[in-house]
Formats: sequence, structure tokens, C-alpha cells
Amino acid sequence: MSSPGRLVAVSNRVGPVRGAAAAGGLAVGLVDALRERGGLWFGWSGRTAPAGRVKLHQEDAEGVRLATLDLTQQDFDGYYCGFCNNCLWPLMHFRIDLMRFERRQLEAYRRVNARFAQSLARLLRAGDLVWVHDYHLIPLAEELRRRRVRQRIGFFLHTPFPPTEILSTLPEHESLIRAFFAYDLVGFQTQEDLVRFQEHVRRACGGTVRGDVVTAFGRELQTGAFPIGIDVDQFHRYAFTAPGNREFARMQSVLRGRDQFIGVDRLDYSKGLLRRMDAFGRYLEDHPKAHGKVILLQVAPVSRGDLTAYRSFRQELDREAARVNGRFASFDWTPVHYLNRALPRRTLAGLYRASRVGIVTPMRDGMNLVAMEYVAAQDPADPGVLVLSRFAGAAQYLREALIVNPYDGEQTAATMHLAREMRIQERRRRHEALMRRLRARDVARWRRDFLAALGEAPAARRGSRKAR
Ligand code: GDG
Repeated sequence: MSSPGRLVAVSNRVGPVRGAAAAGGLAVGLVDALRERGGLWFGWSGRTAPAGRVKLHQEDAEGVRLATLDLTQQDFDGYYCGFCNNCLWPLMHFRIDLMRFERRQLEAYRRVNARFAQSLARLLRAGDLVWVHDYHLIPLAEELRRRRVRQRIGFFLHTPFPPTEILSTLPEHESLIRAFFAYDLVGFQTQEDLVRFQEHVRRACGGTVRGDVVTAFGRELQTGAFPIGIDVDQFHRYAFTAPGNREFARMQSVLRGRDQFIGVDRLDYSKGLLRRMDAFGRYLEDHPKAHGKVILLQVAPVSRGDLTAYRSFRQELDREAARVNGRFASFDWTPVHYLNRALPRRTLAGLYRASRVGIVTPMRDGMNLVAMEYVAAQDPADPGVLVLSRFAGAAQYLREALIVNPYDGEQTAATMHLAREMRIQERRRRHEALMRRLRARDVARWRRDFLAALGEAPAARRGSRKAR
């Protein structure tokens, strides 16, 4: 193959490029590749502007071009708050009880994707490889193709993909699924997600599946599972160098020999926070000897705080944390330490390291990077134990974690106990194995595998789209 073209990454939120590793999120996975190939990163500017004053902003940062577009308030409401986060997010996490569908919002979703495509199409060059991220932008390739973009376009879904019975509850789901077929490659977090997508196409769209090639709507689509990972060594360094190191030492002196359980999650109903809090209460109930000796530190920065579902969830969680504290606290011991602030990434690394048990119990999660960060931040000589929900994509890979069903409060509570009591030899054995798994599937491999598969997506299939 000739020298690779530019990488063009597209995601709802863009950047930062400087200090990307410390910022976390998608930037960790993308920035190196964008720098290497001299890339472009396109997305929403994070700002709203009146209709006539919506602008495309462009700047260069460390060899990467950032191009971001404003949204009108109406589009922000309909697209981001509406269809993306009030409809698609709950749907993708199997929460159709929380799903709110409005045609007006679907229209805003389509409109924003069309606007993105219109601006992006003008910035593309021949040979560019376009990589679109997540549920906000499913129709983007269709809109780009409409504007005669012929470059290879890949899509990666960061959330789970729901079963066909759940997906079919979304009015107009056919058009959403059809939109996937304008890509050259569609990637999922796990084999299970991939199979659910293929099953849906077979059962609901009359399509066929041969290996990883899915055919429907008169087109062939390459699909695959590309589990995302983290930069293992870098995160480990965060925990063992300043300021992570300092936070670790500070936490240890605060704990004074108490054991800490840690949870770190965006404040989102998919993360299982309510049931986790309840299971922790149950653990304390069942183990009076643990009173005064164990703390649950829950870091839960507010996310999508403007949405009603999130506001009421936050209130419920506040009550649940207060209930556990009210029931068990003594004048010199508060069992639940609950923060709604985001902490610097290096501080988090130090806190993970200081915690005997990592509690990662989402009800449903695409992958879950916190589980991996917790493992990477441990001291190999005296590592903590990871308790992990079977419904996180990460459970498919991190087999040596203590796997729980978060719907089973008794089991979760019993596993908290097991984790805390685990002997050093077993902790070391599990940790070593988990580190091997983390290294085998780190973020660099995720990126390499996806981009290689996209680069190899058969040209003939793209050519056959001319008929559209
Ligand atoms: C989506 C999918 C998939 C959290 N609190 C703070 C903070 N964080 C960081 C964590 C971690 C990241 O945010 C969260 O990643 P997750 O993977 O756990 O979850 P989502 O945000 O829901 O991510 C998920 C992921 O995309 C990647 O594909 O795994 O399934 O839902 O890195 O450390 N970071 C800082 N302060 C905090 O307080 N700095």
C-alpha cells in the first residue's frame, strides 16, 4: 500500500490535543494517530450560537488540525439533549423505560449530521481515512456519500448494541440501521455487540451475514469487534509518579489502615450506582466487623445534568448515599464518601492505587475503562481486587476480576467481602493475569486494528455505491 493518507477523526466532542493523555476520554486513543499521520479532528465546538452566526472554527495544535462547528440552541436541544441522550443512549443501554422519542428531535439529529457532513466534506482530501465515533453520528456517512464523498469511512460504536427486540421499539429504527450501510467498516466493542447487530440485520432487515460481511439494503458492509483499551504503562506511571504518588500517600494517611473501596463513574443511570450503594449497605449489614474499617469512595462527576432523567437519578443517589451513611455512620466513621466533582486524572490514579477494592458494577456498559485504569494503577507487589459487572464489555476480557451480576445485591455484597479478604498470593496472581490482558489489548492495538481493517475495506464495495 502507498503511504497512508490523513486520518480524519469525527466525534461529537473534540480535543484536547495538548495534554490529551491527562484529559482522558477519546483523546487518549486518537491523538497519537492524528499526530503521526498529520490528521484532522472534526466535531461540535461545544458552543451554541444564533442561527445566522454559527461558525466553523479551525486551529492547529501540535500538527493536528481541529475543525469545530457551533450548533444553534434549537439543534443542541433536539440533537444532543434530545435524540442522542434522551433516546439513543437509553436505548443502547437497554433502558427503553427511559427512552423518549420525538420526531422533532430525530429531525434535529438528522439536520445536525447533515450540517456536519456539509462542513466536513469541504475539508476532506483524496486518500483521507475518515473515522467516525459513536451514536451521535450514525447518519454521518450517509450524508457524506450524498455529497459525493468517496473516501473510506469507518464507524466505531462506543456503547453496547442492543438486541433486536429492544432496538425495534425505536420508531423509524430502519432508517438508523440503513445508515450504517453507508460506512465501509462498522466496529463494536465486543463480539456480543457485533453478533446482536448482525442478528438484527438478518431478522429485521432481511439481510445476510457471511463471516464479518453483512449484506442488506443492496450493499455489503464489513463489520468487526475492536475492544477499546487504555495506555497501560502511562496510567501505571500516573499512579507512581507525582502528583498521583502524592495523592496516594495523602489518601493512605487519611485512611489510617482502613480499607477503601473505590467507584469512579460519570453520574449516569447505566453505571449501576444506586444498586452499588445498596449492595455496600448490605455488605455493612452482613459484616458488622467491617464497621469503622471500610470506606466506599464514590467519585461521580455530574454528566448531562440538564436532562430530567439525570437530575432525578442524582437526587435518588444522594438519598441512597445518605441512607447508608445515616444507618451506619458513627461519630468517627463515615462509610460513604461521595463526590460529584471531576478530579484530575493523575489524582484518580493515586486514589485507585490507595484502594483495596475497585467496584465497577454498571448495569450495562460498552466497555468500561475505569475497570482497566483501576488494574493498571495497582502496585504489583500488593495489588487490590477488581469487582466487575458481567454486563460491562470489559468483563468479556478481564476474566480474572471477580465477576458479579449487579442485579443480585446479595451476591455483590458477598463479593465485596471476598475481595476485601482475598489473600496476597491470589491477588497477585489475578493482577498479573489482568495486566497481561490489558497489555494485549491496549489502546494502541485498538486503533491499529481498526485503522488497518478500514484501510483494507474492499474498494469494490465502495464503488458499488455509485448507483445511489
Ligand atoms: C463510553 C462508554 C466505553 C471519570 N470520572 C473522572 C474521570 N473519569 C474518566 C475515567 C475514564 C472515563 O472517564 C470513563 O470511561 P468509561 O469507559 O468508564 O465510561 P464512559 O464515559 O461512559 O465512556 C464506555 C468508553 O466510552 C470508551 O469506548 O468504555 O462503555 O460508555 O477514563 O477515568 N476523569 C477525570 N476525572 C473524573 O472525575 N479526569
